[in-house]
Amino acid sequence: MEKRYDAYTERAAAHSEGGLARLIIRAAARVLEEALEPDVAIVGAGPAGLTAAWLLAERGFRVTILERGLGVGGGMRGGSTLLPAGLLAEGLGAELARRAGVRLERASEDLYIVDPTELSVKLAFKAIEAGARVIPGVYVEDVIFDPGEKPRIRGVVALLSPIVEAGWHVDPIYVEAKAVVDATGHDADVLRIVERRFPGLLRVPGMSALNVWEGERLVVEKTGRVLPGLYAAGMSVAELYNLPRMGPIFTGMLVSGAKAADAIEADLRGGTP
Ligand code: 48F
Repeated sequence: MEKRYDAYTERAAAHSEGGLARLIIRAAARVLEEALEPDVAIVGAGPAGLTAAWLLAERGFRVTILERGLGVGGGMRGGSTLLPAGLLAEGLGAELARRAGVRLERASEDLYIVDPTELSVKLAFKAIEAGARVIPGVYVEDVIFDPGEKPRIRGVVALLSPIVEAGWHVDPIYVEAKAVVDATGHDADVLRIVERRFPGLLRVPGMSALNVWEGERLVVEKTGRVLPGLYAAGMSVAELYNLPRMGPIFTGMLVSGAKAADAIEADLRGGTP
């Protein structure tokens, strides 16, 4: 076989399989030690979470995305009912996509067609390149709550997704953060956890019927801080405020992620809890 196709080198082969496992475990321990105590914990690697992660990491915050699945892009990966095309309108959403190197195909004056897979992986690329860490296969199932004088969300509680799927009662791990973002899309999991844990503190009525442009406008307008330490971005905002759904147009998701990043930056730099 030609040398350049050789996946074997004697020096690499000097490591036994046990030695390889040790390298992985030590590296993972280093990564997790850092990732489990970020400035910002973002739950969900959909378009809103990835955009928020990218912009916060770029501004110097330590960001961890906890994603229950194996991939990135969330529901956006499925495009329009699994057809490989989505829409982006002119404005900040398109500008961010351009900055991420996404190809925009003009569909009309103010509207572009995008490849949802391309948009997903390029947003993830920008987030990771800026220093955010994506931890896959992690299911957020509770919040850490500080009742103190100024009650606030102080982090989240997570289990490996296969443990949740198996229905095993295994104890979870803690992720402490200065800010937590619910970017779990329609699940609105973090918000619903808070609703269950603290009756009366907030209500998550679910989204309303489809109205594309009202949905796009309102989801951004309502994005921001929900409680001290807790923010919502993307479709979880629509679930929280009963806003119209909008289908495979992704501008609002990117812009909502950007607005959440701005709100968190302002609060963390300004010392708001
Ligand atoms: O659903 P998702 O893409 O949310 P989004 O960023 O964007 C919504 C659009 O994709 C689309 C739309 C636009 O018109 O309608 O639906 O608001 O991504 C949410 C991510 O969160 C993960 C989930 O696997 C997905 O990748 N997720 C959900 N619940 C949890 C979670 C959880 N409890 N723990 C960890 N990850």
